[in-house]
Amino acid sequence: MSSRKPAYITTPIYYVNDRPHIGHAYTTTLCDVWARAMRLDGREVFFLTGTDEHGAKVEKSAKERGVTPQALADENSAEFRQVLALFGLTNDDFIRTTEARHESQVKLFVERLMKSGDIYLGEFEGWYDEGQEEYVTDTRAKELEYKSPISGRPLVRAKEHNYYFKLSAYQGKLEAFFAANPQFVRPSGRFNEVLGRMRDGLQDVPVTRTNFSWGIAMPGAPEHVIYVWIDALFNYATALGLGDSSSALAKERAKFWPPEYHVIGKEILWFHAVIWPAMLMALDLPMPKCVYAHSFWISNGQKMSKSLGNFIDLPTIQSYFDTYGLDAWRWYMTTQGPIGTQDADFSPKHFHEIYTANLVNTFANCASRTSSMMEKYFAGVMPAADTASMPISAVAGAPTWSVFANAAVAKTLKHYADFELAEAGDCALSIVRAVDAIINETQPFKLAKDPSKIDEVARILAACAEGVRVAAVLLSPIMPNKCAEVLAAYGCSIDGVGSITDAAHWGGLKAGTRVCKCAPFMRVDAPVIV
Ligand code: ME8
Repeated sequence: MSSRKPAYITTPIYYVNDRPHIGHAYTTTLCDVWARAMRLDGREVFFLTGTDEHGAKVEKSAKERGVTPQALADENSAEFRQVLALFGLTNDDFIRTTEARHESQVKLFVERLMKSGDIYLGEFEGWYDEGQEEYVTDTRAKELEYKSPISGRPLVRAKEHNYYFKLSAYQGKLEAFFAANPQFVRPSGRFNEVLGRMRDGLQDVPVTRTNFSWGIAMPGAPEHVIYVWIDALFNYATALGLGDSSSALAKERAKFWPPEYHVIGKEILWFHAVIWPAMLMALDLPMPKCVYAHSFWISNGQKMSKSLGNFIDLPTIQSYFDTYGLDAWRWYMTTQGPIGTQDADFSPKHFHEIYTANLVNTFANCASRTSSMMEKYFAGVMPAADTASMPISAVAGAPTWSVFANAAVAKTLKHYADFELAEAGDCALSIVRAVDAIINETQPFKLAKDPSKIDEVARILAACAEGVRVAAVLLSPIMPNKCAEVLAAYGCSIDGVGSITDAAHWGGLKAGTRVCKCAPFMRVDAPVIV
């Protein structure tokens, strides 16, 4: 194991009052790709996901279904866990906020914050809609002419005691931290949104509620329930046992703190970029390195919503698995998803085009052409040939294979580490494109007709086979199954490698290795329409 710092990556924990859909699968897949890449590079990784199970919404859904909130949480949390298996996701733990290990630590954290004065009992007064059991802001109350928009009954002036977190006290510290860490929120466009909102000034936030009971009771004041968001954010720390540093869990896992990436959707950025860091400052815990907020998948140009019923749900995703396979789905998610500041439209036609262009016509075509020619001209055995000093093309100034490929390996690895996952995929594929180009340029299938050219054919095919192998190593975090299949056909594997740089170093495919025919992605006639 390398001496580098262990790596920690997290997804949001998902609400159990919703069914899993493309959005949840997307965030978790991105984290999985990163976790696999870092493990392949010899780092010790902790990859966390889980479910967010408390709160008024879960309580309400359970009531409507005539079950207890815990029963609803158990059922839906199990469904989220099934997704992990279905998508080949390699999380190291799955945390549930109703677990005793989480609840007990949340109480310890909250007690610490009360002791330090960061959480205090305050009073809140506002306009209350009794039918809806919710407060409305002063502005909204005025707009509504002080009547409930649902029942028409007058809004009442109500007072409530709540516990508050002293967020306002952290304005200056957060500003200083943000200024010193320009990569703290990515992409940068999202950071600017946070900085803009910071200028309005931070107000203390309520951390308890009294209008429902499905949650963690406030220590010393059980009529108060800890607000679901505060409860949920702590999951990142409770999973490592940080609430009780003398626990066995902390002894084993505390080394993973702080997280390298909290990966989330853009809608929950404020909680992760402002409230959570302030809580960590109050607890004296080191800051996460980066909160990465991606944008949203939309469906045929429209926002996905329950009312439109247009979520790309699990049965729909299953139909893509059936037609194109899991790895094709992972490729599409990783390279075409809304990882930047733009939303991404999920369309069956676009999926099909990307599958055909990148996977069938590029990756599979090269792996298959090379292995077939190897079979035909060299009985499926890698010939001895010096490819390292051979230029990748006849064009003047073209780099040698070893220089070109080793540079692509270093670049791909950097992209993975920096969470530039689409760029990592593209960079790995650039090696395949170079293989394709040399086959088209030199036409080894024509040269092979002339027995005096057999050494030249051997050199070309040896370079092609090594190129395919290196690309398959680099693409493994995104397409683990298909790459393992290609690597096995090329007589190798990534099991037990010490680092990507070693595994993908030019020259790893030794003369005499058996190379078998393979065709990892088959052509599909028409897009899936569900
Ligand atoms: O917000 N496109 O849980 P949640 C891409 N429990 N990603 C999407 C998406 C879409 N259309 N829709 C959802 C919660 N997501 C809280 C989080 S964390 C301490 C508590 C993904 O079930 C994205 O990652 O609503 C988003 O942030 C998350 O699902 C929200 O999941």
